Amino acid sequence: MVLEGLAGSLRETIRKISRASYIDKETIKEVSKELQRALLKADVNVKLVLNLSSTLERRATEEKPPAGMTEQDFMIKIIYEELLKILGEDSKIELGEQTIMLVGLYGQGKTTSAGKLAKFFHRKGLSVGLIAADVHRPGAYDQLEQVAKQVNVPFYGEKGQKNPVRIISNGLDQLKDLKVKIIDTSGRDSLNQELIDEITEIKKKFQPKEVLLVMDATIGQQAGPQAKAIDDAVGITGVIITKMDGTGKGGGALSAVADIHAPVYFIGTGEHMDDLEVFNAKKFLSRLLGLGDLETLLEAFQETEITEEEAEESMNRLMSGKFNLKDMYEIWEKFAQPGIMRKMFDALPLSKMPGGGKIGAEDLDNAQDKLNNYRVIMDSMTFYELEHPDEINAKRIMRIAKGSGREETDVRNLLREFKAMKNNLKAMKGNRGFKKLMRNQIKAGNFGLENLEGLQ
Ligand SMILES: Nc1nc2c(ncn2[C@@H]2O[C@H](COP(=O)(O)OP(=O)(O)OP(=O)(O)O)[C@@H](O)[C@H]2O)c(=O)[nH]1
Ligand SMILES: [Mg+2]
Repeated sequence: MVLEGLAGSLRETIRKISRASYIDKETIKEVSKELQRALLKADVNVKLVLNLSSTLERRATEEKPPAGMTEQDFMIKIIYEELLKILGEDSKIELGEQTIMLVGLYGQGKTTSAGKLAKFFHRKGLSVGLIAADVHRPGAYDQLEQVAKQVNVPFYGEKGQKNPVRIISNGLDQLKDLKVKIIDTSGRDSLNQELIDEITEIKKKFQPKEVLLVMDATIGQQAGPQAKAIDDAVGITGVIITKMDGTGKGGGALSAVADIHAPVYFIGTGEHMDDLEVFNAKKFLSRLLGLGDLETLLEAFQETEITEEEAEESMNRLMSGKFNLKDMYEIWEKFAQPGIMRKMFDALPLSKMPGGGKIGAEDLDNAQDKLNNYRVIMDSMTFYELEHPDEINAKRIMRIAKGSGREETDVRNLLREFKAMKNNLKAMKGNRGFKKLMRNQIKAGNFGLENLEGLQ
Protein backbone atom coordinates (compact mmCIF):
# COMPACT_ATOMS: atom_id res chain seq x y z
CA MET A 1 0.00 0.00 0.00
CA VAL A 2 1.16 3.50 -0.80
CA LEU A 3 2.11 5.59 2.26
CA GLU A 4 2.96 2.48 4.27
CA GLY A 5 6.27 4.03 5.29
CA LEU A 6 4.65 7.23 6.45
CA ALA A 7 1.99 5.29 8.33
CA GLY A 8 4.70 3.38 10.20
CA SER A 9 6.53 6.51 11.32
CA LEU A 10 3.36 8.35 12.23
CA ARG A 11 2.16 5.47 14.37
CA GLU A 12 5.51 5.34 16.12
CA THR A 13 5.22 9.05 16.90
CA ILE A 14 1.68 8.60 18.20
CA ARG A 15 2.83 5.75 20.43
CA LYS A 16 5.64 7.87 21.77
CA ILE A 17 3.28 10.70 22.58
CA SER A 18 0.85 8.47 24.42
CA ARG A 19 3.68 6.95 26.43
CA ALA A 20 5.22 10.29 27.39
CA SER A 21 4.66 11.07 31.06
CA TYR A 22 4.13 14.75 30.30
CA ILE A 23 4.20 17.12 27.35
CA ASP A 24 6.64 19.97 27.75
CA LYS A 25 8.34 22.30 25.29
CA GLU A 26 11.05 19.77 24.65
CA THR A 27 8.60 16.99 23.86
CA ILE A 28 6.68 19.25 21.50
CA LYS A 29 9.87 20.15 19.66
CA GLU A 30 10.89 16.52 19.44
CA VAL A 31 7.51 15.40 18.12
CA SER A 32 7.51 18.21 15.60
CA LYS A 33 10.96 17.21 14.34
CA GLU A 34 9.93 13.60 14.12
CA LEU A 35 6.84 14.50 12.15
CA GLN A 36 8.92 16.62 9.80
CA ARG A 37 11.30 13.76 9.16
CA ALA A 38 8.46 11.31 8.51
CA LEU A 39 6.67 13.61 6.09
CA LEU A 40 9.77 14.64 4.19
CA LYS A 41 10.83 11.04 3.85
CA ALA A 42 7.42 10.29 2.36
CA ASP A 43 8.03 12.97 -0.25
CA VAL A 44 5.67 15.57 1.15
CA ASN A 45 6.50 19.04 -0.08
CA VAL A 46 8.99 20.90 2.14
CA LYS A 47 6.95 24.08 2.44
CA LEU A 48 3.92 22.12 3.50
CA VAL A 49 5.93 20.21 6.08
CA LEU A 50 7.40 23.38 7.59
CA ASN A 51 3.99 25.01 7.79
CA LEU A 52 2.54 21.98 9.44
CA SER A 53 5.25 21.61 12.03
CA SER A 54 5.22 25.27 12.99
CA THR A 55 1.43 25.23 13.37
CA LEU A 56 1.72 22.10 15.45
CA GLU A 57 4.30 23.65 17.75
CA ARG A 58 2.32 26.84 18.10
CA ARG A 59 -0.96 25.10 18.88
CA ALA A 60 0.58 22.59 21.28
CA THR A 61 2.22 25.42 23.20
CA GLU A 62 -0.61 27.94 23.21
CA GLU A 63 -3.76 25.85 23.37
CA LYS A 64 -4.97 24.01 26.42
CA PRO A 65 -6.63 20.60 26.22
CA PRO A 66 -10.38 20.63 26.80
CA ALA A 67 -11.61 19.39 30.18
CA GLY A 68 -11.14 15.67 30.56
CA MET A 69 -8.61 15.28 27.78
CA THR A 70 -5.04 14.45 28.61
CA GLU A 71 -2.19 16.54 27.23
CA GLN A 72 -1.00 13.51 25.31
CA ASP A 73 -4.30 12.91 23.57
CA PHE A 74 -4.63 16.60 22.87
CA MET A 75 -1.29 16.58 21.10
CA ILE A 76 -2.46 13.63 18.98
CA LYS A 77 -5.68 15.49 18.25
CA ILE A 78 -3.73 18.48 16.96
CA ILE A 79 -1.63 16.27 14.69
CA TYR A 80 -4.79 14.65 13.39
CA GLU A 81 -6.44 17.99 12.71
CA GLU A 82 -3.44 19.48 10.96
CA LEU A 83 -2.93 16.44 8.75
CA LEU A 84 -6.62 16.50 7.94
CA LYS A 85 -6.20 20.04 6.61
CA ILE A 86 -3.76 18.69 4.01
CA LEU A 87 -6.28 16.14 2.83
CA GLY A 88 -9.00 18.75 2.67
CA GLU A 89 -12.57 18.68 3.76
CA ASP A 90 -14.67 15.69 2.88
CA SER A 91 -16.72 16.38 -0.16
CA LYS A 92 -18.60 13.84 -2.20
CA ILE A 93 -19.34 13.83 -5.87
CA GLU A 94 -22.98 14.59 -6.53
CA LEU A 95 -25.22 11.79 -7.69
CA GLY A 96 -27.06 13.74 -10.34
CA GLU A 97 -27.15 14.65 -13.99
CA GLN A 98 -23.72 15.86 -15.06
CA THR A 99 -20.85 15.82 -17.49
CA ILE A 100 -17.51 14.79 -16.07
CA MET A 101 -14.19 15.42 -17.75
CA LEU A 102 -11.12 13.45 -16.68
CA VAL A 103 -7.71 15.07 -17.07
CA GLY A 104 -4.16 13.98 -16.31
CA LEU A 105 -0.86 12.94 -17.76
CA TYR A 106 -0.04 9.66 -19.55
CA GLY A 107 -0.66 6.47 -17.68
CA GLN A 108 -2.13 8.05 -14.56
CA GLY A 109 -5.28 5.96 -14.86
CA LYS A 110 -7.78 8.19 -16.68
CA THR A 111 -9.26 5.55 -18.97
CA THR A 112 -9.44 2.93 -16.23
CA SER A 113 -10.99 5.44 -13.83
CA ALA A 114 -13.54 6.43 -16.49
CA GLY A 115 -14.76 2.84 -16.46
CA LYS A 116 -14.69 2.58 -12.68
CA LEU A 117 -16.64 5.83 -12.38
CA ALA A 118 -19.18 4.62 -14.94
CA LYS A 119 -19.69 1.49 -12.88
CA PHE A 120 -19.99 3.56 -9.71
CA PHE A 121 -22.76 5.78 -11.12
CA HIS A 122 -24.48 2.87 -12.80
CA ARG A 123 -24.67 1.09 -9.45
CA LYS A 124 -26.21 4.18 -7.93
CA GLY A 125 -28.99 3.87 -10.45
CA LEU A 126 -27.87 6.59 -12.86
CA SER A 127 -27.58 5.99 -16.59
CA VAL A 128 -24.01 6.57 -17.76
CA GLY A 129 -22.14 6.88 -21.06
CA LEU A 130 -18.45 7.09 -21.91
CA ILE A 131 -16.95 9.39 -24.53
CA ALA A 132 -13.53 8.67 -26.02
CA ALA A 133 -11.86 12.05 -26.54
CA ASP A 134 -8.27 10.87 -26.27
CA VAL A 135 -7.13 11.49 -29.84
CA HIS A 136 -3.48 11.39 -28.98
CA ARG A 137 -2.57 7.91 -27.89
CA PRO A 138 -3.03 5.14 -30.43
CA GLY A 139 -5.35 2.49 -29.09
CA ALA A 140 -7.16 4.88 -26.74
CA TYR A 141 -10.43 4.40 -28.60
CA ASP A 142 -10.23 0.61 -28.40
CA GLN A 143 -9.24 0.67 -24.75
CA LEU A 144 -12.22 2.78 -23.69
CA GLU A 145 -14.57 0.77 -25.89
CA GLN A 146 -13.34 -2.35 -24.13
CA VAL A 147 -13.79 -0.74 -20.72
CA ALA A 148 -17.34 0.34 -21.66
CA LYS A 149 -18.16 -3.24 -22.61
CA GLN A 150 -16.73 -4.48 -19.35
CA VAL A 151 -18.92 -2.22 -17.25
CA ASN A 152 -21.81 -2.52 -19.65
CA VAL A 153 -22.48 1.14 -20.48
CA PRO A 154 -22.92 2.96 -23.81
CA PHE A 155 -19.81 4.27 -25.49
CA TYR A 156 -19.20 6.98 -28.06
CA GLY A 157 -16.06 7.47 -30.10
CA GLU A 158 -14.90 8.29 -33.64
CA LYS A 159 -11.96 6.29 -34.82
CA GLY A 160 -9.50 8.38 -36.78
CA GLN A 161 -11.03 11.71 -35.77
CA LYS A 162 -8.29 14.05 -34.58
CA ASN A 163 -10.44 16.80 -33.17
CA PRO A 164 -11.59 16.02 -29.62
CA VAL A 165 -14.07 18.91 -29.57
CA ARG A 166 -15.92 17.44 -32.52
CA ILE A 167 -16.05 13.99 -30.90
CA ILE A 168 -17.34 15.34 -27.61
CA SER A 169 -19.92 17.50 -29.32
CA ASN A 170 -21.29 14.52 -31.27
CA GLY A 171 -20.94 12.24 -28.24
CA LEU A 172 -22.89 14.50 -25.91
CA ASP A 173 -25.57 14.72 -28.57
CA GLN A 174 -25.70 10.98 -29.08
CA LEU A 175 -25.76 10.22 -25.35
CA LYS A 176 -28.03 13.11 -24.42
CA ASP A 177 -30.64 10.91 -22.75
CA LEU A 178 -28.13 9.56 -20.27
CA LYS A 179 -27.73 11.21 -16.89
CA VAL A 180 -23.95 11.03 -16.53
CA LYS A 181 -21.52 11.56 -19.40
CA ILE A 182 -17.87 10.83 -18.71
CA ILE A 183 -15.22 12.20 -21.06
CA ASP A 184 -11.81 10.50 -21.27
CA THR A 185 -9.20 12.95 -22.56
CA SER A 186 -5.63 12.72 -23.86
CA GLY A 187 -2.58 12.78 -21.65
CA ARG A 188 0.99 13.69 -22.49
CA ASP A 189 4.21 12.34 -21.07
CA SER A 190 4.84 15.68 -19.46
CA LEU A 191 2.90 18.82 -19.00
CA ASN A 192 3.09 20.94 -22.15
CA GLN A 193 1.26 23.79 -23.80
CA GLU A 194 -0.41 21.50 -26.32
CA LEU A 195 -2.10 19.54 -23.55
CA ILE A 196 -3.08 22.68 -21.65
CA ASP A 197 -4.58 24.19 -24.84
CA GLU A 198 -6.47 21.03 -25.62
CA ILE A 199 -8.12 20.61 -22.23
CA THR A 200 -8.74 24.35 -21.91
CA GLU A 201 -10.66 24.35 -25.16
CA ILE A 202 -12.76 21.34 -24.11
CA LYS A 203 -13.48 22.90 -20.73
CA LYS A 204 -14.51 26.24 -22.27
CA LYS A 205 -16.68 24.74 -24.92
CA PHE A 206 -18.60 22.16 -22.87
CA GLN A 207 -18.40 23.51 -19.31
CA PRO A 208 -18.41 20.09 -17.63
CA LYS A 209 -19.74 20.14 -14.08
CA GLU A 210 -16.74 18.24 -12.82
CA VAL A 211 -13.16 18.39 -14.03
CA LEU A 212 -11.43 15.55 -12.24
CA LEU A 213 -7.67 15.29 -12.05
CA VAL A 214 -6.55 11.69 -12.22
CA MET A 215 -3.28 11.27 -10.42
CA ASP A 216 -1.10 8.26 -9.69
CA ALA A 217 -0.41 7.96 -5.94
CA THR A 218 3.18 6.98 -6.50
CA ILE A 219 4.05 10.16 -8.39
CA GLY A 220 6.80 12.21 -6.77
CA GLN A 221 7.39 15.86 -6.06
CA GLN A 222 6.63 16.93 -9.63
CA ALA A 223 2.95 16.21 -8.93
CA GLY A 224 2.44 19.55 -7.21
CA PRO A 225 3.51 21.92 -10.02
CA GLN A 226 1.76 19.76 -12.63
CA ALA A 227 -1.50 19.74 -10.75
CA LYS A 228 -1.21 23.46 -10.15
CA ALA A 229 -0.73 24.20 -13.87
CA ILE A 230 -3.70 22.05 -14.85
CA ASP A 231 -5.76 23.65 -12.10
CA ASP A 232 -4.87 27.14 -13.30
CA ALA A 233 -5.92 26.21 -16.83
CA VAL A 234 -9.18 24.37 -16.27
CA GLY A 235 -10.08 24.62 -12.59
CA ILE A 236 -9.91 21.16 -11.06
CA THR A 237 -13.09 20.36 -9.13
CA GLY A 238 -11.99 17.04 -7.66
CA VAL A 239 -9.25 14.43 -7.61
CA ILE A 240 -9.04 10.70 -8.16
CA ILE A 241 -5.86 9.24 -6.71
CA THR A 242 -5.10 5.96 -8.46
CA LYS A 243 -2.78 3.05 -7.73
CA MET A 244 -3.14 3.32 -3.98
CA ASP A 245 -2.48 -0.41 -4.01
CA GLY A 246 1.00 0.18 -5.37
CA THR A 247 4.15 0.80 -3.43
CA GLY A 248 5.57 4.25 -3.19
CA LYS A 249 5.94 7.14 -0.83
CA GLY A 250 2.71 8.87 -1.74
CA GLY A 251 3.59 12.24 -0.25
CA GLY A 252 3.91 13.85 -3.68
CA ALA A 253 0.27 13.21 -4.46
CA LEU A 254 -0.77 14.42 -1.00
CA SER A 255 1.16 17.65 -1.49
CA ALA A 256 -0.46 18.17 -4.87
CA VAL A 257 -3.90 17.76 -3.33
CA ALA A 258 -3.04 20.31 -0.65
CA ASP A 259 -1.77 22.67 -3.34
CA ILE A 260 -4.89 22.78 -5.46
CA HIS A 261 -7.47 22.75 -2.66
CA ALA A 262 -9.71 20.33 -4.51
CA PRO A 263 -11.36 17.43 -2.69
CA VAL A 264 -10.25 13.88 -3.28
CA TYR A 265 -13.42 12.11 -4.38
CA PHE A 266 -12.13 8.62 -4.99
CA ILE A 267 -9.11 6.41 -4.67
CA GLY A 268 -8.23 3.63 -7.07
CA THR A 269 -7.03 0.47 -5.40
CA GLY A 270 -6.44 -1.93 -8.30
CA GLU A 271 -6.80 -2.58 -11.98
CA HIS A 272 -10.30 -3.97 -11.86
CA MET A 273 -13.43 -1.97 -12.45
CA ASP A 274 -14.55 -2.56 -8.87
CA ASP A 275 -11.36 -1.19 -7.38
CA LEU A 276 -12.63 2.28 -6.66
CA GLU A 277 -13.36 3.60 -3.19
CA VAL A 278 -15.15 6.75 -2.19
CA PHE A 279 -12.55 8.74 -0.30
CA ASN A 280 -13.23 9.81 3.24
CA ALA A 281 -10.40 11.92 4.63
CA LYS A 282 -11.17 11.24 8.28
CA LYS A 283 -11.31 7.50 7.86
CA PHE A 284 -8.21 7.52 5.74
CA LEU A 285 -6.28 9.51 8.29
CA SER A 286 -7.45 7.46 11.26
CA ARG A 287 -6.20 4.37 9.49
CA LEU A 288 -2.93 6.02 8.55
CA LEU A 289 -2.34 6.98 12.16
CA GLY A 290 -3.36 3.54 13.37
CA LEU A 291 -6.13 4.97 15.51
CA GLY A 292 -8.59 2.39 14.29
CA ASP A 293 -11.35 3.45 12.02
CA LEU A 294 -13.95 4.29 14.57
CA GLU A 295 -16.35 5.79 12.10
CA THR A 296 -16.44 2.64 9.98
CA LEU A 297 -16.81 0.47 13.06
CA LEU A 298 -19.76 2.48 14.25
CA GLU A 299 -21.22 2.46 10.76
CA ALA A 300 -20.92 -1.31 10.64
CA PHE A 301 -22.77 -1.54 13.92
CA GLN A 302 -25.43 0.81 12.64
CA GLU A 303 -25.89 -1.26 9.52
CA THR A 304 -26.65 -4.27 11.65
CA GLU A 305 -29.73 -2.29 12.61
CA ILE A 306 -29.19 -2.82 16.27
CA THR A 307 -30.76 0.11 18.06
CA GLU A 308 -29.09 1.75 21.00
CA GLU A 309 -31.55 0.10 23.39
CA GLU A 310 -31.08 -3.29 21.77
CA ALA A 311 -27.34 -2.93 22.07
CA GLU A 312 -27.66 -1.95 25.71
CA GLU A 313 -30.03 -4.84 26.37
CA SER A 314 -27.80 -7.35 24.57
CA MET A 315 -24.86 -6.09 26.55
CA ASN A 316 -26.71 -6.49 29.82
CA ARG A 317 -27.75 -9.99 28.87
CA LEU A 318 -24.29 -10.90 27.72
CA MET A 319 -22.78 -9.75 30.95
CA SER A 320 -25.40 -11.28 33.19
CA GLY A 321 -24.16 -14.79 32.49
CA LYS A 322 -27.59 -15.72 31.17
CA PHE A 323 -26.26 -15.70 27.65
CA ASN A 324 -27.56 -18.63 25.63
CA LEU A 325 -27.36 -19.96 22.10
CA LYS A 326 -30.35 -17.92 21.04
CA ASP A 327 -28.51 -14.75 21.91
CA MET A 328 -25.48 -15.96 20.04
CA TYR A 329 -27.64 -16.80 17.05
CA GLU A 330 -29.06 -13.29 17.03
CA ILE A 331 -25.62 -11.74 17.14
CA TRP A 332 -24.33 -13.94 14.37
CA GLU A 333 -27.40 -13.36 12.29
CA LYS A 334 -26.61 -9.65 12.30
CA PHE A 335 -22.94 -10.07 11.55
CA ALA A 336 -23.43 -12.64 8.83
CA GLN A 337 -24.93 -10.00 6.58
CA PRO A 338 -22.77 -9.45 3.53
CA GLY A 339 -20.24 -6.70 3.89
CA ILE A 340 -20.62 -6.25 7.61
CA MET A 341 -17.68 -8.45 8.54
CA ARG A 342 -15.42 -6.84 5.99
CA LYS A 343 -16.23 -3.51 7.53
CA MET A 344 -15.64 -4.77 11.05
CA PHE A 345 -12.24 -6.16 10.12
CA ASP A 346 -11.27 -3.07 8.17
CA ALA A 347 -12.23 -0.93 11.09
CA LEU A 348 -10.09 -2.63 13.67
CA PRO A 349 -6.76 -1.02 14.45
CA LEU A 350 -4.05 -2.68 12.38
CA SER A 351 -2.11 -3.63 15.47
CA LYS A 352 -5.00 -5.87 16.52
CA MET A 353 -4.78 -7.99 13.46
CA PRO A 354 -2.82 -11.19 13.21
CA GLY A 355 0.67 -10.36 12.06
CA GLY A 356 -0.23 -6.68 12.16
CA GLY A 357 -1.49 -6.93 8.62
CA LYS A 358 -4.76 -6.72 6.82
CA ILE A 359 -7.30 -9.50 6.96
CA GLY A 360 -7.31 -11.07 3.54
CA ALA A 361 -10.34 -11.95 1.46
CA GLU A 362 -9.69 -15.60 2.22
CA ASP A 363 -9.76 -15.17 6.00
CA LEU A 364 -12.92 -13.22 5.59
CA ASP A 365 -14.55 -15.87 3.48
CA ASN A 366 -13.55 -18.51 6.00
CA ALA A 367 -15.04 -16.55 8.86
CA GLN A 368 -18.19 -15.90 6.89
CA ASP A 369 -18.46 -19.59 5.93
CA LYS A 370 -18.04 -20.61 9.52
CA LEU A 371 -20.78 -18.27 10.64
CA ASN A 372 -23.13 -19.49 7.96
CA ASN A 373 -22.33 -23.04 8.93
CA TYR A 374 -23.14 -22.37 12.56
CA ARG A 375 -26.40 -20.71 11.66
CA VAL A 376 -27.47 -23.73 9.65
CA ILE A 377 -26.67 -25.96 12.62
CA MET A 378 -28.61 -23.76 15.01
CA ASP A 379 -31.57 -23.83 12.68
CA SER A 380 -31.81 -27.55 13.45
CA MET A 381 -31.92 -27.01 17.18
CA THR A 382 -35.12 -26.77 19.14
CA PHE A 383 -35.95 -23.64 21.09
CA TYR A 384 -35.35 -25.57 24.26
CA GLU A 385 -31.87 -26.48 23.08
CA LEU A 386 -31.06 -22.93 22.08
CA GLU A 387 -32.08 -21.74 25.51
CA HIS A 388 -30.42 -24.57 27.39
CA PRO A 389 -27.21 -25.39 25.51
CA ASP A 390 -25.80 -27.19 28.54
CA GLU A 391 -28.37 -29.91 28.05
CA ILE A 392 -27.34 -30.75 24.52
CA ASN A 393 -26.04 -34.30 24.99
CA ALA A 394 -24.51 -36.79 22.56
CA LYS A 395 -27.88 -38.00 21.37
CA ARG A 396 -29.08 -34.50 20.64
CA ILE A 397 -25.80 -33.69 18.91
CA MET A 398 -26.33 -36.65 16.61
CA ARG A 399 -29.84 -35.49 15.76
CA ILE A 400 -28.80 -31.88 15.16
CA ALA A 401 -25.93 -32.97 12.90
CA LYS A 402 -28.25 -35.10 10.84
CA GLY A 403 -30.94 -32.46 10.65
CA SER A 404 -28.53 -29.78 9.48
CA GLY A 405 -26.53 -32.05 7.17
CA ARG A 406 -23.35 -31.27 9.13
CA GLU A 407 -20.79 -33.39 10.96
CA GLU A 408 -21.11 -34.06 14.66
CA THR A 409 -17.73 -32.42 15.17
CA ASP A 410 -19.16 -29.23 13.66
CA VAL A 411 -21.90 -29.24 16.27
CA ARG A 412 -19.38 -29.91 19.03
CA ASN A 413 -17.15 -27.09 17.77
CA LEU A 414 -20.05 -24.73 17.85
CA LEU A 415 -20.88 -25.68 21.43
CA ARG A 416 -17.24 -25.34 22.40
CA GLU A 417 -17.05 -21.90 20.85
CA PHE A 418 -20.24 -20.90 22.59
CA LYS A 419 -18.79 -21.93 25.96
CA ALA A 420 -15.62 -20.00 25.30
CA MET A 421 -17.62 -16.93 24.35
CA LYS A 422 -19.75 -17.24 27.46
CA ASN A 423 -16.68 -17.55 29.66
CA ASN A 424 -15.07 -14.55 28.05
CA LEU A 425 -18.19 -12.56 28.61
CA LYS A 426 -18.37 -13.62 32.23
CA ALA A 427 -14.80 -12.55 32.70
CA MET A 428 -15.79 -9.13 31.45
CA LYS A 429 -18.47 -8.78 34.06
CA GLY A 430 -18.02 -5.53 35.89
CA ASN A 431 -16.72 -3.90 32.76
CA ARG A 432 -19.29 -1.23 32.36
CA GLY A 433 -21.17 -2.10 29.19
CA PHE A 434 -20.73 -1.59 25.53
CA LYS A 435 -18.65 1.53 25.53
CA LYS A 436 -16.06 -0.05 27.72
CA LEU A 437 -15.82 -2.98 25.35
CA MET A 438 -15.33 -0.68 22.42
CA ARG A 439 -12.86 1.30 24.42
CA ASN A 440 -10.72 -1.77 24.95
CA GLN A 441 -10.79 -2.48 21.26
CA ILE A 442 -9.61 0.95 20.46
CA LYS A 443 -6.98 0.91 23.18
CA ALA A 444 -4.92 -1.20 20.81
CA GLY A 445 -4.13 2.11 19.18
CA ASN A 446 -3.35 3.45 22.68
CA PHE A 447 -6.18 5.84 22.31
CA GLY A 448 -9.28 6.41 24.38
CA LEU A 449 -12.74 6.50 22.91
CA GLU A 450 -13.62 9.80 24.55
CA ASN A 451 -10.83 11.47 22.73
CA LEU A 452 -11.63 9.89 19.42
CA GLU A 453 -15.13 11.25 19.80
CA GLY A 454 -13.57 14.62 20.34
CA LEU A 455 -11.76 14.23 17.07
CA GLN A 456 -14.71 13.50 14.87
N1 LIG B 1 -2.71 -1.24 -9.63
C1 LIG B 1 -3.46 -0.30 -10.20
N2 LIG B 1 -3.34 -0.07 -11.51
C2 LIG B 1 -4.10 0.89 -12.06
C3 LIG B 1 -5.02 1.65 -11.30
N3 LIG B 1 -5.62 2.54 -12.14
C4 LIG B 1 -5.08 2.31 -13.37
N4 LIG B 1 -4.18 1.33 -13.33
C5 LIG B 1 -3.34 0.79 -14.43
O1 LIG B 1 -2.50 1.82 -14.90
C6 LIG B 1 -2.28 1.69 -16.28
C7 LIG B 1 -2.63 2.99 -16.99
O2 LIG B 1 -4.01 3.23 -16.84
P1 LIG B 1 -4.87 3.99 -17.92
O3 LIG B 1 -6.26 4.04 -17.41
O4 LIG B 1 -4.65 3.45 -19.28
O5 LIG B 1 -4.19 5.43 -17.81
P2 LIG B 1 -4.47 6.72 -18.70
O6 LIG B 1 -4.32 7.88 -17.80
O7 LIG B 1 -5.73 6.58 -19.43
O8 LIG B 1 -3.23 6.66 -19.68
P3 LIG B 1 -3.11 7.38 -21.14
O9 LIG B 1 -4.34 7.05 -21.88
O10 LIG B 1 -1.89 6.72 -21.71
O11 LIG B 1 -2.90 8.82 -20.91
C8 LIG B 1 -3.14 0.54 -16.73
O12 LIG B 1 -2.34 -0.61 -16.82
C9 LIG B 1 -4.15 0.36 -15.61
O13 LIG B 1 -4.58 -0.96 -15.50
C10 LIG B 1 -5.12 1.39 -9.89
O14 LIG B 1 -5.86 2.01 -9.13
N5 LIG B 1 -4.32 0.40 -9.41
MG1 LIG C 1 -6.17 6.66 -21.43
